[in-house]
Amino acid sequence: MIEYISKQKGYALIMTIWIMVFLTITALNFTLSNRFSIAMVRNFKEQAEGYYIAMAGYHTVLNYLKSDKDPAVDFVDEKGRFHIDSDTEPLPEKVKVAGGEFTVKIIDEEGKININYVNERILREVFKNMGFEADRIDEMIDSLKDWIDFDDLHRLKGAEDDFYEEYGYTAKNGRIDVIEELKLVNGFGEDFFRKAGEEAGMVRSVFTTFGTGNININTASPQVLKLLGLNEIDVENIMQQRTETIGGYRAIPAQYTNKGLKKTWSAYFTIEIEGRKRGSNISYNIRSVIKRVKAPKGFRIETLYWREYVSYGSS
Ligand SMILES: [Ca+2]
Ligand SMILES: [Ca+2]
Repeated sequence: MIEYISKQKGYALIMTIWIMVFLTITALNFTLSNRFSIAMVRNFKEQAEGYYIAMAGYHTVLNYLKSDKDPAVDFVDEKGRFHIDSDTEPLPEKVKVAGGEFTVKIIDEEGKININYVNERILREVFKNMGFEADRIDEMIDSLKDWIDFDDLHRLKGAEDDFYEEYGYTAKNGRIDVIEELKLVNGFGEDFFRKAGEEAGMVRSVFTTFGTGNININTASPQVLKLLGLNEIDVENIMQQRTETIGGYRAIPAQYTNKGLKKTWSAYFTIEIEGRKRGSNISYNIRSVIKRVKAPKGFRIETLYWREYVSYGSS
């Protein structure tokens, strides 16, 4: 009997322990999931705040571009800052706003070589300066032209549908939309992207698909100027015009128009914005390409490309 009671007590004890363990696990789970939801809500809140800060940054850039007092000239100064005229201060790279900050990048697409519209003579020079041999250049140029033109007729070293069939696609027969598309075109292999710069991303800083094909002499980078075939002295001369006091070329010396440098102002820009709530490790990013069009009163803006995304990492 005594033995029986103590056995029963033993069972009760074990049951009690099990119930306690069960309750502890449940409570712990509840706390953990609660913590997760709190973190999620906080992330969501910081993301939303980042979004509003990024949008504020984006509109700051649009207003800056629209406030241009000198439609005939836009230039990039020796520090790489984009100026709409020689009076207005360029936008700082980082702007503090209530509750956070945004970073601004204005990239002039018309300071680059337009792969759709550049003329063959200039393109040949560019590819030569990238280090390609004449045979390869013929292949690249003929294939690029075949890729863009509407017919299926091969140029001498070009490529049309029958060539691409083997890879499971056809020639586009239309203009290049994004520069990475060149990877699909015969003659433009990985080495093309390597030769344009240390990394593939550099291709985007040299070539563009936006604009009319004429390059702004006041915004083209030294790398672009060299690819166009300008020597060190020419590059130096051009860079010396880009001070706040001189404010870039207003008229282009004849020897440079021959290289495709035919504009002194720009209309197509990539805008990159990163908005961040103060102390947050979440940033909201906007990447957009816009066209700035002269209107009866100042300018209006057309959006050509828009992408927004969230990135994680400390500021
Ligand atoms: Ca201007
Ligand atoms: Ca074609």
